[in-house]
Amino acid sequence: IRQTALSALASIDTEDALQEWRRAYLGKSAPVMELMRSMGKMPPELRPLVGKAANEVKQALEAALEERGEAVKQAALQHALERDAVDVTLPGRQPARGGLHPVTQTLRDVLAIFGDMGFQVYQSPEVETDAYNFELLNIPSYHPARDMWDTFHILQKGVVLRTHTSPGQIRSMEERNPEPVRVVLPGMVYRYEQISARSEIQFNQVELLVVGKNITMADLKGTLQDFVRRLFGNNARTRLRPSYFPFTEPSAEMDVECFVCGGKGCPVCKRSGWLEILGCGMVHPVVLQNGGYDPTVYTGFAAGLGIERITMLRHRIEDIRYFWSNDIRFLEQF
Ligand code: FA5
Repeated sequence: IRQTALSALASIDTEDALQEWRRAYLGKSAPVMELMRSMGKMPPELRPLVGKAANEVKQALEAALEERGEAVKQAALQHALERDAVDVTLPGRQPARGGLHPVTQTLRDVLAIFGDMGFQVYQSPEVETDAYNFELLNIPSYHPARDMWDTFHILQKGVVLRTHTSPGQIRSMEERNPEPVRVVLPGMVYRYEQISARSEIQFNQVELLVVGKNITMADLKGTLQDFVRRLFGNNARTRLRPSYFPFTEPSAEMDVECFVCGGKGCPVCKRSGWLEILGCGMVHPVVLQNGGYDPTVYTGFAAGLGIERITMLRHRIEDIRYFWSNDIRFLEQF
């Protein structure tokens, strides 16, 4: 019995076959078990002998089963390890990485430049009251200059999506007075306008405001020219044109030579070779007063930069609509 069982066990190499073997050689109807059960019918003098022998066989088979079971388990583990082997020397897979939108990159560069010049970032709300967006900036409701900013109105009367970052001028002055002000105000602005290659209905502006004693137009011009050189390089050509804004006097606009066409003329610069990037001027006395500063003591300058336009110049992008189109082929270039 012992020999047949052990030789059958030796060739087993799976868990299932082991169970079968256990049933056959140690189960209820296994020969050794039958032998043990039949002992009652044996002559009494044989019983101790047969009993001892049967017990020894049973114990031997149990021990052998355990040993074989351990070996089968080890073999299965070894097999699994080999099959699922990991090559730790393979290079890892790179996860896809996003990047900053080109306008965000420009915005950060612009803020860094003004930060170097000593300007502090000031945030003001995107949803504004008519008072801050217009009235306090010297644009009463009957003023024809309101047409300069085609406005998105909120259902609530007297509330608008800000059409420019200039309301932040009033807010920062209210907060800072009577201290001097030197702030830079970034943010999204909204206009109910015809969309074209150079104009969007939603775009970013950065407002500058300096208020103090003896601030002059020379400070305005020097600051803006220095900014343009730091951003576009020393060879960038600019021009300051007289203009009109109700909240500055005198007012001007700054153009940069259009890099999109190299000054030859294209749809972005309306074929003029120059692209307007900002409006600016000396803060109007009424606005200074509305912000809590005595215009006989204080002066100031302000500017509003168009960040999409500046980004177009930097990268020679010929249509502003690419920025919101979310075309991955466009975005991946930056
Ligand atoms: C203003 O919004 C004034 N608040 C600027 C200002 C601030 C003047 C402080 C004086 C003192 P303007 O509407 O021109 O001005 O817009 C300023 C800049 O925003 C423009 O020079 C241009 O670069 C950009 N811009 C204007 N409209 C659009 C548009 N629809 N799409 C993209 N950029 C625009």
